[in-house]
Amino acid sequence: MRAPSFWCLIAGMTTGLLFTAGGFAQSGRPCGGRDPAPALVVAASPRTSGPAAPLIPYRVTARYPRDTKAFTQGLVFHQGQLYESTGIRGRSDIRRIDLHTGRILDRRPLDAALFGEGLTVLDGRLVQLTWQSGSAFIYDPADLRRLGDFSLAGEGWGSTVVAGRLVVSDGTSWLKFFAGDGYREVERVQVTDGGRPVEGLNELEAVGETVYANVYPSDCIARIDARSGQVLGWLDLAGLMPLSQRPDTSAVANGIAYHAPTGALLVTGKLWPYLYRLMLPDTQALPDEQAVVPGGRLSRR
Ligand SMILES: [Ca+2]
Repeated sequence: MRAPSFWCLIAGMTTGLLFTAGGFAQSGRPCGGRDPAPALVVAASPRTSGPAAPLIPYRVTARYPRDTKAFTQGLVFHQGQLYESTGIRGRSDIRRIDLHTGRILDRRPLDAALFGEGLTVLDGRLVQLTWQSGSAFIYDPADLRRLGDFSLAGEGWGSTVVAGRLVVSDGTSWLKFFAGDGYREVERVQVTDGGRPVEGLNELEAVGETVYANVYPSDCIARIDARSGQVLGWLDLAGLMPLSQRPDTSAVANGIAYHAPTGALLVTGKLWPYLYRLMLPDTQALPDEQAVVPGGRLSRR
């Protein structure tokens, strides 16, 4: 289902809301739309560590239906196919989805004791994290056949791949980088905005060496320089899904997939009825799944 294109209203708002996005990072409040009064107080507060990153305007170019029971924890688009990892013990799975209809084309449930989390593609294979079990699973994208598993230290929240390394969030302000056959942690980077740590990093998506991260529990997405951890800008998704249409307070934005054919980001939320295609001012389509880093440098995903 397509919706009329419209520029995100928030993009056209004043610097008060712009600072609201940055204010969220230090206050734990939503970054816009849902609790404006306290957020404006934060916006007016003096800053001692430098300016917060600005809001990034975006345009919604499509809206697609999806399974409203999907507690989205991971989303990735790979070779023309959309894959999702869902959470909640007893309901967790990995699934392949028809982007345009939301129909589940294939799925593999997780053991009922496990809570599904981040999902990404590493070396052509799907890698799915779990929350607190320390287990991660490898699948064949063609048929979701499980090819193996491995242990990963710490909690698993979101995941993506930067420069061939598995990047994992764990709900803190840190991005952890794993490499090698044993998935050993080789580096970690703290994400900061205006010099302050951004806690609650959740679902991730890399476009080159820029990482987009949902920030839990909010409707904010941080655009992050993966090398420095600095937040470069914020996407505010609060306006996409009215609170009145959400089943409960857990239904926050989560799930980001880079859609290489159009250069767009596909985004959704836990239990949201729609998935949205967002065009940002400085991303572009690259059919061979190369990704443009803002600033012009080219990296292979
Ligand atoms: Ca993702």
